[in-house]
Parts: sequence; structure tokens; C-alpha cells
Amino acid sequence: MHAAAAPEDRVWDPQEKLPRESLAVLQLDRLRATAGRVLAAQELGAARLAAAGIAAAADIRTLADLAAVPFTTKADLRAAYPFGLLAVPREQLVRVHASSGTHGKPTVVGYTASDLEIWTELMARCMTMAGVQPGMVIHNANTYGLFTGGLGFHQGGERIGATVVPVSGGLTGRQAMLLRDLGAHVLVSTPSYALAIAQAVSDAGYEPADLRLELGLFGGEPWTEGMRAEIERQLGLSAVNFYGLSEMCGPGVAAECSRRDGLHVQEDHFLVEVVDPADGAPVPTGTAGELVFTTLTKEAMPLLRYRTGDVGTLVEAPCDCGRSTVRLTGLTGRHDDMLIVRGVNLYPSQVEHVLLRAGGAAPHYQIVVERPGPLDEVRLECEPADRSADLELLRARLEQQLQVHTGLRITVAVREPGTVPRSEGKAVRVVDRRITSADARAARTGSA
Ligand code: DLL
Repeated sequence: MHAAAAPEDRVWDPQEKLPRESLAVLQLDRLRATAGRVLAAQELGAARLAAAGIAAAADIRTLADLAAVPFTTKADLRAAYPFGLLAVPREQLVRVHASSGTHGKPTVVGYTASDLEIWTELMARCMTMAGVQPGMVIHNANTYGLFTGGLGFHQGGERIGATVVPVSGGLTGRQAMLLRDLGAHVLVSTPSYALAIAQAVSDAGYEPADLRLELGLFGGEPWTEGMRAEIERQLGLSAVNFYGLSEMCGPGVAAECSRRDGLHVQEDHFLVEVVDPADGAPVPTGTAGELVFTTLTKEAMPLLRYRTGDVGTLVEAPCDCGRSTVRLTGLTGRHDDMLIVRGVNLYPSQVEHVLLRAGGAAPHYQIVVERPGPLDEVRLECEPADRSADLELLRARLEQQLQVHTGLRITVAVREPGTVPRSEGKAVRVVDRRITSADARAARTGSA
């Protein structure tokens, strides 16, 4: 057993509770230092600062001055691939990672020794906040490699003084065996891979009670409350949400405390804004919009007002846990994951929500979009929770509830259990065949 101290009372770094006035002073100080580094060594950032009339760090008088600086975008990172946004000589990098990059080249990010140290501390903070304690066994099933989810949690776990098992992703049957044999208290993975592991645990004939799991640290992709409940039920643990992106550091940008009521943003290292994705204008606090981050301590690749494409909402009300940082809620997905089907906006997470609330369906799904004729058609491929279920009834119920909750007619195909593709990392939720079907039509009519 572990020390009796209530995990929710443990804080890794007293700075997490800094009064907001002191936090603002620290942020301004760090923003100026960042601007100084950018002006000296990052051409693109320097041009963006110049566009806002900032020629020297001292020209930044208040945090609000940042609002005049043009955004940095994923396209800027692609154009600078691989090392064009470094603010230090390449030789000072001790590590590179990369974002998953579903379209074309990945986004490469670099770390100086100081960047790695700060990232490790942020992970120790967030993992402590989630309830990880020294001595716990952490089974890390995030992929080790360019993905920040592997090494990020590894570093944080070691820093706390936990025992890290670097299993990485894949060989899912073996994951179940190791979870049991090594007595893991903490599982780290993407939420979708946690379900694949849960399946392997059950296939191996283990019950959750045969495992010692207490906590699951999940992130890297959007997941709904329904998914959280399902993972908690299947694995007998308490599931905690972690958010982050390689461009900032990886995981460690925001995570939930024991209240599980929004993810605390590590604001002494990242300035967060929420803007209207259409025009970039700030939205009122409490309104959903696109998350924009500015790094405050990064040396290798500082980024000013980086547009993440992620949708979220900020909560400023103080949290019972005593941390002073703002919280992030409503992480429903990337703005560009939103499908526009017959003029209606559809996020995969809306479909997940309905699927898991309807009852009777397993938490594995894929959304297929096609354009067989003039109109888009959407099909939800899913599986029954129980082999003996009335599949026709399940299909009809899901179709009816999807229509009510999304306003779209979505056909449902209830497949044989085990046939919907499983992920070993980030799940592919949408298969968009519209482009290829249009290309195919064009090819058939000779107009390609
Ligand atoms: O996914 C970092 C990470 C790893 C975070 C493990 C948490 C846990 P990237 O591969 O660069 O980095 O992908 C970042 O993943 O912009 C979001 O679109 C999405 N994402 C990450 N965490 C969440 C989450 C890592 N908790 C991109 N909820 C981000 C929703 C998330 N989306």
C-alpha cells in the first residue's frame, strides 16, 4: 500500500498555487524574455513581433500587448520544416520529437536541455495532480518514439519516483500479461488503446479485480465522458484526462486534478487564449473556441500565439484543489476534424456521445463518409456490447438517436464483434471516402 496522504492534497510544485496577480507578473516577465529570444534568433517570430510594433522586449508593456501579434500556424511550421523555427543553433538540441502529421510531413519540434528539464517537471506536476505517487508502478503503453506520449510520461514518472514500465504500444496480448504480473497501479495510453488493452485483459481471462490498477492517464485524442465511464468500468480504475501537443512540449500542457472538472493549464509556462476559429477574434471566457498558446519558457522553438486547431473552453472559477490556474473543458476535437455533411457540422465526439449513451453498443466505432451520388452519406460502423443482443433493434435505436442529437440521417452498420479497427495509438475515427469517390467519378467520366 502507498502512503496514506490523500493524493488530491499532493502538489508537486508550490508555483501551481501562485496567486493570480503574481502569476501575471511572472507571465509578463517570461513573455518579454521569450520575445527577446525570438527577436534575436527566430526570423519568422521577429517579423510577427515587428508587425505588432514590438522591436525590443521592453516594448511589451502588458500581457494584452500580445493580442496585436499575428498568429503562428501549422502552415508556418510546415514551411519551416524541419528546423526553420529554431531560436538556438541546431547543435544545442538534445532531442527531437514530432507530431503525428496525418497530412504529409510531420511537424518536427526540438528541445534544449532546459526544455527537456522543464517538460519533465511539468509531467511530474501533472501526474502528481492526477494522483500518481512515488513507488507506484506505471505501465506506459503510449508509443515510444517521435510521439511525445511515450517519453513524456516516462520522464515524469521517473521524476516522481515511480517505477516506469516502458511497454510502448502494440503486442496487446502481452500488455495484459505485464499489467497483471508487474502489478501496475497506473495505466498510461490513449483512451482508444485503453479499450483495446481492456479487451486483451478480458480475453486473457482476467477480471479488473485481478489487476491492481488505480489510475489511468489518458490523452492524445478527444474522448467523451461516456468513453471515460466505459474505460473505468472495464479496467476498474479512475481515468484522468491529459492534454498537450508536440508544438508546446507534448503532454504536460494541461491535466485534470482529483476533482476531474476541467484540465488545469500550466499557465506559468504557456499563455492560453481562446479565439473564434473563423476570424481569430477573442471569444468571451466560457465560450468554446480555438485554443491558442504562447510558450513562455521554451528555448529551442518558442512559439507566439500558436493556433492549435483544437476546440476548447476556459473556466476561470477557482478550483477546490487550490491550484490557481484556469481550467480547460469541452475538448471536443480539432476544428478541422469537424465534418460538414449536407451542410450540417458534425464532430466525431458527438457520435461517440450518442453511441455510448444509447446503451447496448461497444465503445469501438468508425465513421465512414461517402458521396455515392450528389449527396454525402454517413455511416456509423459499430459493434454490439453483447453478442446475443437484438442487432436490428440496436441499429434502429442508434439511427433514431443519432438523428435526434445530430440532426443528420446517419446509417448504422452493426458489425461482428472485433471487426471495427482497433487502435494502438490515436484512433482513426473518420474514414472520409468523399475525395476518392469524387476522383473515381472524375476518372470514370474522363474529366480527371
Ligand atoms: O498527442 C501529446 C499528448 C500525448 C497529450 C499523450 C496527452 C497525452 P501530438 O501528437 O502533437 O501530441 O498531438 C496533439 O492531439 O492538438 C489535440 O488535437 C490532440 N489531443 C491531445 N490530447 C488531447 C485530449 C500529443 N486530452 C493533438 N483531448 C492536439 C482532445 C487531444 N484532444
